[in-house]
Amino acid sequence: MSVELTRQDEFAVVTLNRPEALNALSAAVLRELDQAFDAVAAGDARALIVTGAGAKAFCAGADIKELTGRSLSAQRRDAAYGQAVLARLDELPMPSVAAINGYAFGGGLELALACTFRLAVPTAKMALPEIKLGLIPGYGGTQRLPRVVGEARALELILSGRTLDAEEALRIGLVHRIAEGDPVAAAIAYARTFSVHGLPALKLARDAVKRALDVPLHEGLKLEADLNTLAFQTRDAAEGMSAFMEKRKPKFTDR
Ligand code: DAK
Repeated sequence: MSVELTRQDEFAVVTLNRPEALNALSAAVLRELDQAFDAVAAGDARALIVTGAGAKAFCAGADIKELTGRSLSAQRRDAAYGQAVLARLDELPMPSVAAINGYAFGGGLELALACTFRLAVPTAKMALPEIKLGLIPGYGGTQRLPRVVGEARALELILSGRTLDAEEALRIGLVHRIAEGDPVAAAIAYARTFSVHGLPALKLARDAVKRALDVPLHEGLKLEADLNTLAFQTRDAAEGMSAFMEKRKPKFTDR
């Protein structure tokens, strides 16, 4: 298997496991990733950690050896499939954290961008280098990178294809933290800052924020009011407010 799904405490860990090709996203890896997300969605993990096997790479991008000699319609279909697999991270009931343990190039950085949060080891290198191959990003990079770092920085990175180190990635907001020590352990420690909260509220908040840059402010505010009203209907909201009044910690049940 080129994608492994394991469990560490209350967290699911998906590991791209093709270190001999720097965990490149072949068609087979994308299919296995899709299946791993099925299993994660059906499970009860509080968060998903996504990482790469080995010390060298998170993921060196789409498998370049598979990208040549195909018809335009096959390329179009495969780009749509890759986009759809990565977009599943938004639909998971729990937030996700990319533990970037080395190179995150092209499709690898696009996978990290599709996660809710990103941590990178100090030696990590990140880029969207597709332009150097005569291509442009195909798995969401042109859409998610500007939403994360702004249009000006995204254009500069996509048109130059240049490589960022972890410090610069942190400075421009591409990653949330530098991971000291083991990247998966660091990602789990990071996930504990939100995993105590109820999954329904976490999902409603993710949905609201995701839409913020897609719609005009007045529509976004309406959506927020609707989702906020939905949050009030959950048992977790009743429990959270009761716990506050009773000066105790809430016991959320994700309902
Ligand atoms: N695909 C396939 N194999 C890869 C690979 C990749 N992306 N990256 C590395 N490998 C393989 C190498 O070929 C080598 O295998 P062997 O030659 O030993 O068999 C092995 O991994 C180790 O790599 P290196 O020997 O190159 O290792 P180095 O430490 O010297 O260099 C590196 C590490 C990350 C700087 C270098 O490997 C590198 O530049 N890799 C390629 C990075 C890159 O350009 N990634 C692709 C970006 S383009 C689309 C869908 C998606 C996309 C486009 C279109 N459609 C469906 C339309 C997106 C495309 C991309 O992601």
